[in-house]
Amino acid sequence: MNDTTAALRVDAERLRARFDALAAIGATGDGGVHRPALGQDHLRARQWFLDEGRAIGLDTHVDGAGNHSATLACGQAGAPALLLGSHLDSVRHGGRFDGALGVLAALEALQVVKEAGLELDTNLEAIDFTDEEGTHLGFLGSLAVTGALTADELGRPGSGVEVFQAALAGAELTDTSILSAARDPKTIAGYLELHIEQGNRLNAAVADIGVVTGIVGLRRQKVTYIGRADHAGTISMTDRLDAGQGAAGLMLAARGMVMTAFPDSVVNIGVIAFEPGAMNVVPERACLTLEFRAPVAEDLERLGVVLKSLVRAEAKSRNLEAEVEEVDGIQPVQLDQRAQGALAGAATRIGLKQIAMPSGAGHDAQAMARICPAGMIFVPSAGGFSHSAREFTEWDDCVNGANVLLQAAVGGL
Ligand code: HGY
Ligand code: MN
Ligand code: MN
Repeated sequence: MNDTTAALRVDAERLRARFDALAAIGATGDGGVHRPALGQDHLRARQWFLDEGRAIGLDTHVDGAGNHSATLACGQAGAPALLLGSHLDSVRHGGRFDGALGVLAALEALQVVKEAGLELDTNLEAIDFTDEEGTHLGFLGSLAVTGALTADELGRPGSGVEVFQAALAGAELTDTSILSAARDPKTIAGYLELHIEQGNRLNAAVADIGVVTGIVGLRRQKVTYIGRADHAGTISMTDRLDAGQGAAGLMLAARGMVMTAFPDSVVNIGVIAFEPGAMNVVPERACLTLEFRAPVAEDLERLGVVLKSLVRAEAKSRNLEAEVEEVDGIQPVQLDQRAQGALAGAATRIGLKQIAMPSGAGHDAQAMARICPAGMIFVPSAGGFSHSAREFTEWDDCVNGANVLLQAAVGGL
């Protein structure tokens, strides 16, 4: 790499202006954004991304899974594409950095390369993947690109078939179009993603950049406890078949079990609903989502078995029925050594302090790792907060991450 290329940096003001413009789409007024996948604000953000790509003079494209891309033909004829990206959808009432920073840094990198008139070994593609957060089906867009998604999985979306199909229709997508988005791995040179850390390791290490070594696996299930609706005032406490008690017992038992037997894993019950849902009726049904994560496949498997036995035990001890439905999930991955090396080398060239670290959050990179060399870098999250309006990353850290992504892209894998 010559000195001119090594000296390339992003335009921090331009990146900031785009970041602020994007953060206004779906803004919740408290610094966060609410852009659940395929909702109106998410679609508006994606259209804005395409408009920005076209304004730069990039080719733009939307595939059958709704993945939005802006591409720069800077490689020789027939060269594969190096994908740079992340996701523009957010969790409910999430933060404005999660996913968005990676997509915008990718767009900025393509613009810098275009303006420099560089010819690389690869073309460059900035990509925004559909539904990384799993509003409907986690990592939908990136799994579709890898060809790993099945019609059966599309038939079991976490949001329910009716809501999912209505959202697809609103985005002019279908199950068939999603399954058509699989790409030939030979056309993809690799995938690099910049993301906020969403934890405190970089803060503890006082480091600028985290080069990600591996990403946890996760599974999500719907658990339903079934009891009997009764008058909350007249039925004795001992005669109740209270589905809510089963849910409460599971919440406490799952946390205790994971903290003692699976110290590197986590479990979360983020959604719960009682039916019929009245103050004076003993809950007949308790419907909850059970999500668990582990850094290695064997632990993820073992944790699933132990949790299932806990679900049953909580039901049995309260004379309840229990149903468990698998929603979605993704296997843990170790990220490509060459990709890690390219990102670490870029951080070193720029003079940034880096650490190698695992990811406790799931990312599109773990889907892409199935078909190409995938790598990720993190930048610090203030307080480790994320998935809420408290999410914040210092602008200098955002620019550092964007420069590392740019330098890794021009250096190649
Ligand atoms: O949930 C996750 O780990 C990611 O934010 N989708
Ligand atoms: Mn994310
Ligand atoms: Mn997220």
